[in-house]
Amino acid sequence: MPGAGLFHDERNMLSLPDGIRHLPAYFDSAEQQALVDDIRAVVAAAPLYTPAMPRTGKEMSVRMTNCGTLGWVTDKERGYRYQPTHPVTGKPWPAIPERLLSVWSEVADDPQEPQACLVNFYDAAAKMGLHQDRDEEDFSAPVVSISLGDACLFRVGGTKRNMPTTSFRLESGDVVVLGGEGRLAFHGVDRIYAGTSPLLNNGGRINLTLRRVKRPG
Ligand SMILES: O=C(O)CCC(=O)C(=O)O
Ligand SMILES: [Mn+2]
Repeated sequence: MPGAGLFHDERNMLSLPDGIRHLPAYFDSAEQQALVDDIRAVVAAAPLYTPAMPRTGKEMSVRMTNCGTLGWVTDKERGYRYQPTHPVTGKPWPAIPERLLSVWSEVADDPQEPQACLVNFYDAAAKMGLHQDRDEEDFSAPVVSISLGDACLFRVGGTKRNMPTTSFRLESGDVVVLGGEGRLAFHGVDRIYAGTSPLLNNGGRINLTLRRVKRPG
């Protein structure tokens, strides 16, 4: 049954909800290093900042920035949204690096380029609660997610919050695609496994999500 979330197949192997693809070790260590260099340049132009939840203003444990024509932001007053400028510097977001555009064209199965790339930085204590990515106008394109640095425990379920969930480890270099039936699947990050990757000098985890925001045309 689509979206119901079933988690073992006939060989009792873990299987993922429809539309969710986990591509382990998609990038080798040289490619991961090149991606980190790209992200360092993005962060130099658009510094990480601490987002706040709508209404309560409670700070998120993850720090964020973006690249692309639009970036995802949140604050107490105006809530979740996309905007063309950095909320602290007021400057336009830097362009999405070529290497990330290539990843999208390899795995997204969507003819258009992504408009946003949200950059999340998790320190050892950071996590992200179960949520859907639904601030985009267009759900026909997938969300493509790249993990770099320390491993995490990623949780994914169905299209309703109360559907069963399963969790698995994401390692540095892994890609996850949330598309089709899985585009609106609930997902989150339960914990970071500190010290599990040598990629980032000071540890932590970077997650990049490439997204289409506006409807085509
Ligand atoms: O860090 C991750 O793996 C997921 C991030 C995420 O779900 C988001 O930024 O919307
Ligand atoms: Mn998400």
